[in-house]
Amino acid sequence: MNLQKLYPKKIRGWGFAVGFISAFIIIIVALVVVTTKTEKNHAGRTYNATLNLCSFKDNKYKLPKSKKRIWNKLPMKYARVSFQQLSTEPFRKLPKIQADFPVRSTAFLEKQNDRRGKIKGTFKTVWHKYLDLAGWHDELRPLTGDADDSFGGWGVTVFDNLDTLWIMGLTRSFAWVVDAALSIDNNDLKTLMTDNLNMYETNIRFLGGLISAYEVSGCQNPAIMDKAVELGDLIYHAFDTPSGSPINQWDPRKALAGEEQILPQNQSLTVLGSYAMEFTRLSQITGEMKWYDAAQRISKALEDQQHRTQVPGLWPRGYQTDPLDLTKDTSFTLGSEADSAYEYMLKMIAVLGDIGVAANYRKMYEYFSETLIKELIFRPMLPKNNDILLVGKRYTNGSGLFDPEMEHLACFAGSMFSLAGRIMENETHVDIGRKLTDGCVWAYNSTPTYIMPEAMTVFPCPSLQPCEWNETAWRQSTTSTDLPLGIIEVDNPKYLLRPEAIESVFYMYRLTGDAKYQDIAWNMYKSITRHTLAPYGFAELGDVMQVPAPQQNAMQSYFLAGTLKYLYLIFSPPERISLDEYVFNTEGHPFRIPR
Ligand code: DMJ
Repeated sequence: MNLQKLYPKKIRGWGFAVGFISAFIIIIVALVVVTTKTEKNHAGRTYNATLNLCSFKDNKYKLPKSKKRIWNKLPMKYARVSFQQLSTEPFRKLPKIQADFPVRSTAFLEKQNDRRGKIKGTFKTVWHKYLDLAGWHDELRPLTGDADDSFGGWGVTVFDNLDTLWIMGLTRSFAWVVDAALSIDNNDLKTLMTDNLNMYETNIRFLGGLISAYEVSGCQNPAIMDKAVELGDLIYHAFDTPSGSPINQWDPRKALAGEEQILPQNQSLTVLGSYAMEFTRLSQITGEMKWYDAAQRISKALEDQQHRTQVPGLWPRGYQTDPLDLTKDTSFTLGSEADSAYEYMLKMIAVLGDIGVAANYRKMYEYFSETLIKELIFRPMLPKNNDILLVGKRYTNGSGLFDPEMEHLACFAGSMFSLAGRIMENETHVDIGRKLTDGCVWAYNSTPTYIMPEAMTVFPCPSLQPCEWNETAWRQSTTSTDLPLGIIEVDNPKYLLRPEAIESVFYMYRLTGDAKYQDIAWNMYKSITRHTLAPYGFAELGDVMQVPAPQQNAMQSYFLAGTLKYLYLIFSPPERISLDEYVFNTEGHPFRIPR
């Protein structure tokens, strides 16, 4: 319609002036209203950070235009012709996980808030040093203050800590860091500083970090999920193999050039079984089933072979990739190269909202947990006969040796058993989780630095029942003369700033409401920060049996994303990232439990 004909010139002139001024005023008012309540995001989309749009029933998220998804368009040599579908049953509410917390006194709350404030201050100090000195590189070296790019140079510390910023209430930092992070073009492989991307770490840290950032901030910012889809499309191509096993050390440039990559004959269990949470969540949010299908094919193989491995019920630390075979390897552990696969087979019950194949994950957990109790979990023989448990290893080659070597990585077992005990309504497993957690706390308190080493061998009782301390037998089992009573050997004396022990203390606090776990956590925090504090952050330790402990020039992103995050949550109100609302991925990223 031509406005010129509708009005005479003079009136038109005044009319335009009034109209223009009115429109200008309306726009200004609208902008004031909108910007006071919303954040701007990377794509210029505004979102109101107080609303919560995370719903699986009427999901608001819409996938980006296909032309932007270069990896999704890239042909796959072993493309699947059909994808398994998520169940459409109504989600089932899980049993209550967290304790009913008592009303706390003012003195209690003041002490709790003071401790939480100190932990938040520690995070902020390290975070700002990272941004100032190594911003957008992967990690900051704590002794020299320079950058390390061991994860490809895409800024793993940023992606690993988006949710940490939000959880700690640093929402303004969250807003601008998210926008900056989303401007990193992961499709522009010129910025990628490696031809050997570790897909396991890329999945749990980058993809897990993005999914969690999207969900903990109320599913308001679709640009975060767009980035998760972009990375998910890229990671999915590492599964383009005949058996569906991912290639863990993978070259995106070769993939983009259509070059086939070699799937190693053998890989570790973790790199096979630690995609289920992230891939399932991507499919739940986007409605695209390729990810769920890829993860489900692997979980199905784990389930089918679980009774045929060398220790029926458990999966070994290594597997043959093609054909996918878990029946040959002979070493069994909850530590390095196995941990998160077991963790995910339990947590998938929550990720799925306890519907569909959740029943299969329940069965897998029931089978492997009972076998763990029989074959790997042990009670240490100690002078005070502590009622605690640790996790050892078993080898089926030769004599079928049981090895009472406990790894720090295996300290996640306390959280797994206690969470499972609540989900399965089996308080025996909650109690086992408590004893496993107390076992790692004992290990922290057994060293001169009050920090547990990466690996230590401890004298076992003949069974899980109490046993009398036998110093002669212990002394005959060790060549050392200066180890704490009960410890046979410190196999690896390092401390790598790992979160697992504190993670389990967090679960025990939330599941029991017992404030003693806050004091335990506070002592662990003080020991860790006392010995690892470095000029530019916190440094790994070379030997926790020495005081002062020699520091090493490394600070992995999980120190902020896991260790400090769990510490912060132990001193937060229990409704802050409640275990009745969230389930954590193995890197400390909370995903919403569907309901
Ligand atoms: C983290 O990257 C994850 O927790 C992973 O599951 C194990 N290793 C580190 C923490 O120790």
